[in-house]
Amino acid sequence: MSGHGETPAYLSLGGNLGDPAAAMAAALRFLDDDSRTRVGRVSSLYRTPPWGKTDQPDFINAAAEIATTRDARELLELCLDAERRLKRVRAERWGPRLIDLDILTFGDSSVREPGLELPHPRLSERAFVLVPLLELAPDLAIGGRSVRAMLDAIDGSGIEKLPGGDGWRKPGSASA
Ligand code: A4P
Ligand code: MG
Repeated sequence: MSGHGETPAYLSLGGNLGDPAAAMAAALRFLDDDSRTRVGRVSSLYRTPPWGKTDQPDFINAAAEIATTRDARELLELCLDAERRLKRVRAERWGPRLIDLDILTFGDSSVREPGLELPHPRLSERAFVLVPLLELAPDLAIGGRSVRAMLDAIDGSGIEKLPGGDGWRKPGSASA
């Protein structure tokens, strides 16, 4: 979807408190409101077992396609801004949250800096990231490895695709 001067990026969205689908839709509207950033296609919603810290509610996860003329740092700032506006509780690592936005890839950038790592360093271990991403970009390869091959190497059991396709992104639509 990206045009001249734009970088394509993939985002992972998730949450397990309140109404995650509504928070994710609001976060995408916030990104799309930026004059230099467009939100493209989004995946279906998935109900996913908690990863990392397992004694917490199931998450709702999805992936989204972005095109932006901003640089990666600016896109990260936009994502962090969206999280702050939606009052994410940043209490414990891997713990419950209203909304979490991670940049999975930014073009083919490779960045390892304090506060910004691209591609996202933990994406290949996380079925809750890979399953929605595969729906959106079945032919995507990251660092020379296909998303499908990454997913084949880990346990994706317990992930449930919710009905409704991409309808969750529209305000006022019924959602999980
Ligand atoms: N940061 C660095 N690189 C990036 C990037 N590519 N995208 C920095 C976004 N942020 C990036 O993020 C803290 C900081 O990471 C940001 O301020 C930014 O400067 P964070 O999300 O609070 O935490 P983290 O330490 O990066 O942890 P990580 O590994 O991203 O885990 P999360 O996102 O905290 O994991 N289970 C299911 N089923 N579904 C989920 O969505 N989410 C989590 C949360 C745990 N378990 C889950 C899920
Ligand atoms: Mg994160």
